[in-house]
Formats: sequence, C-alpha cells, structure tokens
Amino acid sequence: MSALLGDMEPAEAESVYFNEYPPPKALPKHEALARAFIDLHVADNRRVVLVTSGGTTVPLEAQTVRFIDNFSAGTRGATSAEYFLQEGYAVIFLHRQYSLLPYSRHYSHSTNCFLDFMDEAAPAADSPNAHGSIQVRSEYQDEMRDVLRKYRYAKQNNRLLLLPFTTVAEYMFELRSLAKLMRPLGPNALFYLAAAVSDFFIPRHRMAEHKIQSSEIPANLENNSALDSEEIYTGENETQPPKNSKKLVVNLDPVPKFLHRLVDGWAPEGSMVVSFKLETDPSLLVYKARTALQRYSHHLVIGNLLSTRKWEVVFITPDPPHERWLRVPKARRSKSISGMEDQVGLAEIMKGKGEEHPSQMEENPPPGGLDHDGIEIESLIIPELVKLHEKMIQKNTPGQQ
Ligand code: 9Z3
Repeated sequence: MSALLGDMEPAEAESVYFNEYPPPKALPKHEALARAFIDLHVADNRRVVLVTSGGTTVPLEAQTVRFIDNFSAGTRGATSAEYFLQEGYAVIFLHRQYSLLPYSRHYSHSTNCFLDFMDEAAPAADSPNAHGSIQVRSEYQDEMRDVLRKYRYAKQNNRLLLLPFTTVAEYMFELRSLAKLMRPLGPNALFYLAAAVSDFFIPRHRMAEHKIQSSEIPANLENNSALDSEEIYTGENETQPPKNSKKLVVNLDPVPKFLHRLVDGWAPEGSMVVSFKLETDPSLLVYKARTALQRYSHHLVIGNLLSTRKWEVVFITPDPPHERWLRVPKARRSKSISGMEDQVGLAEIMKGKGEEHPSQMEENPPPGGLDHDGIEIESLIIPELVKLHEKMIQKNTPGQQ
C-alpha cells in the first residue's frame, strides 16, 4: 500500500485501513455489551448519546514501547456525559483507558486525589484502641453525596456504559462498530465526538515490530531474526541501518478522516452527529470549524481553543444563526492553570469580520440550581445541544413533523 489513505475515496480508505489492522481484542466483548445496552434503551424509546473522550495514542512499534500521545485528559467528555445523563440520555462513554470518567472525575487524578476528601474518625469512647471508621470530611459531604447519588442512579438504571480504547486504530474500530450497532435507535442516536483523535499515524506495514534501537546492533547479533536491522524504523533513513545514531526521524501518514463514513454510512438514519474542532490560533478557529461542517455535511461543529476551552466554545451550524458563542460569565469561570483567560473573545474578534469587539460578549445566564462558584461550560453546552437534537428528532421521526 503506497497511496496515502487521505488521497482515496472515503469508502476505499475505510477498507484499506481496517484491513491492515487486527480488530482490538476487546471488540467482541464491547459489541456484546453495547448491543444489550442499546436494545434496552431502544425498548424504552430513550435517547442514547455516544460520547468519545480523551486522547488516542499512536504507537511507534507493533510491540509498543513508545507512542505519541496528546494533552487530553478527557475532562470535556467526562463532564459532558454527566450533563447528558442529567438530561435523561443513556450514555455510551468511549474513552481513552485511564482518562477521566463521569462522576469519579471529581475525586481522581493528582489534582483531586480522593484521599484528600477523607478522614479517620475518632475511635468510639468505649474502645479507645479500636480504629476509627473512614469518613468523608464534613466540608465535602454535601457535594460527594450529590455525586454519589447521581453515579448510583446511572449505574442502577443502566444508563452509562464505559468502553475503553488506547490507540487511534482501536478508537476507529470501536467507533465504527458502535455506530452500526446504534442503527436501531434512528433519530434517538446522538454522536458527540469530543475525543482528541490523532491526525497522524504510522501505518501497520511501515511500523517496526520490535523496540526501535537507539544504537547499532553488534555484528554477532546481526543474524538474529529478532533483531533484524532492516526492521528498525528510522523514518527517512529506513533503508539504511542506523550507525550508532541517536536520532530518530518519525515519518507519519495522515489518519483518514472517518467523519465522512460515520455521517454517510455507519451512523443511523436521521441521527445527529456533533464533532469538535480544536485550534490554538484564534484567527483560524471559526474558519476551520466552518470548513469541517461543509466538508462532512453533519449537524454541528463545536469549536474551541486550547487556551480558552473551559470558558468559551462556538457552535457552528448549517442553519441560522450559523455561529453562536457560549461563554461562562466572567465571575463564574473556574480557575485553570493551563488556560489563558485574557484570550476569551479573541477567536470571535479575529475571525476576519474586523470587529472591534466580540458581538455577543453579553454572557449566557448561569443555569439555575447550581451552588458552585464556578460553572462548567458543559452545563451550557449540553442543554443547547439537547434543544438542537430535539428539533432534529421532530424533523426526522415519521408522524412528528
Ligand atoms: C476537543 O476539541 C475537546 O473539546 C478537547 C477537550 C480535546 C479540547 P480535555 O480533554 O479537552 O477536556 O482537556 N476535541 C476534539 C479534538 C479533535 O481531535 N478534533 C478533530 C480536529 O480538530 C476533529 S474530530 O480535527
């Protein structure tokens, strides 16, 4: 296979890509779980959203020691899943293994270590040598009770299915299978593609089987087939065995854009497909999001900048208003170490209209009932999206127009 997958027709790229890889080992099990989950919610006429979340890895070796990864911790996906559940959706959460999960995200990873929320109570007065029971610290009781109740509700009522992936190829296989399995849902299916999917990868036929060596293999091992120097992947220099080289040149192909196939082939008739567009350059965001919507003819692109993604996003739609900004009001923005708050509004100013100020800097009112100081932007995104999905369901369900 010498042609780039990106140069092929989407259906041809699909068959070439999927024929190159063995399906993930967990796929049959995931399919069985998903089938049962979907059947249950079809029977209840419930809406089901497939949320993708977290980054994908790009292995450099088939027996993978090293891989390329990206920044995503899965905050967007895990947080959005909670708001979808709150809106009555059942959620298939296709996530990067070990990334953040709905509900447990509040108490995981190094920033929110669950141990910091706990204490050991004083032992009972009549048995001073006994151990005290482990308790949630009083200041966290209310919040944790709330999270725990929602988590248990989702679990007991079968509303949340967690399916992990690691590599970009695994992600693709899982996405294709799940989309096809979701067909009985028809317009009740929603795709919310928040995972940060790698744009570049090493095709299987060019990938080294074994760990890439950083120095020359001794002559007495040269005939050892396990260390065949021809197999050593050195990018541009791959026809030459490395000569004690410490330099590795990695040569990546573009990952085929499977959004075409999702929209035109895999996804249920009448379902809604929402993709995300991530940029770092504010002047490009709106343009790139619009281009993606035109290219794939789906229903919504949610654009976000790496630096402001926790406080603002833009909805790009085929129907008016075409561009709609959602922003967390200044006073309710959560603090973020990596974020740059002074960039909020910049992508709207710089999109080429030549505006002095963003047109819609009036801020969306906070939703009622939240007692946190900070608002999660997903609490604005999901209700807006649900309204759009509702409209589509009405349009695409026979007898409901
Ligand atoms: C996003 O844009 C997500 O919002 C983030 C969330 C990955 C920025 P975090 O995990 O970050 O909460 O820290 N996801 C989509 C990114 C992406 O790969 N989009 C593709 C593209 O931009 C299109 S499908 O080309």
